[in-house]
Amino acid sequence: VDWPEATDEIEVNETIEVDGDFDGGNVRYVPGPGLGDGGQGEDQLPVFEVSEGGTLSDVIIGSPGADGVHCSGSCALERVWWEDIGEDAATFRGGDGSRFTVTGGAARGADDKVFQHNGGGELTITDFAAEDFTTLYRSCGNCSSQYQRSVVLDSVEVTAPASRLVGVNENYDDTATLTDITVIGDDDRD
Ligand code: DGU
Ligand code: CA
Ligand code: CA
Ligand code: CA
Repeated sequence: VDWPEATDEIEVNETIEVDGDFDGGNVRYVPGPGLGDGGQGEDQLPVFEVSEGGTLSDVIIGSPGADGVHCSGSCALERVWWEDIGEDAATFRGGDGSRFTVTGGAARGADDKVFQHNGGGELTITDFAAEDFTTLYRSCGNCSSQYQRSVVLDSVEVTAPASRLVGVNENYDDTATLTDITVIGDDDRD
């Protein structure tokens, strides 16, 4: 995976609201103390909050990551690069029938999760790479509104060690479809 060179760097202390299309031009957005410390605290704020129907493209999210990107409804994340994931990289909200896409880009440095699916609908992750994480995708197990959720991984490269690609809730009939997955390196867990 070829990570992009940042064209510029901006510290972010207040969540950037994306309504429509936002092309970051490969600027590195560095979460400041106003968003969170990038640890596992659940009270952190996202760098970007993408409204229903929005597209976020060509942005680099720098360390310490905070709560990454939130989508409040269907959204597209294109060539988003998480250099050091904070609490998690992206959170997907919205009701049944929502459609979320993550296309291109890469993420690394998660103590725990990369993608957190809290709303309904389907998340499709294509042409994506991840390293140094525990779980690539988690369908929320205890959200206040629960949904049936689906995840599709196609053309995804992960670097070991990692604990799991997807965590889904069988009791809510979640589905996961995995195609063209490449695992680089040895995973020597028991
Ligand atoms: O209700 O308890 O980890 O969005 C929410 C859940 C919890 C979420 C999730 C997140 O899973 O806070 O980061
Ligand atoms: Ca969390
Ligand atoms: Ca989170
Ligand atoms: Ca991290």
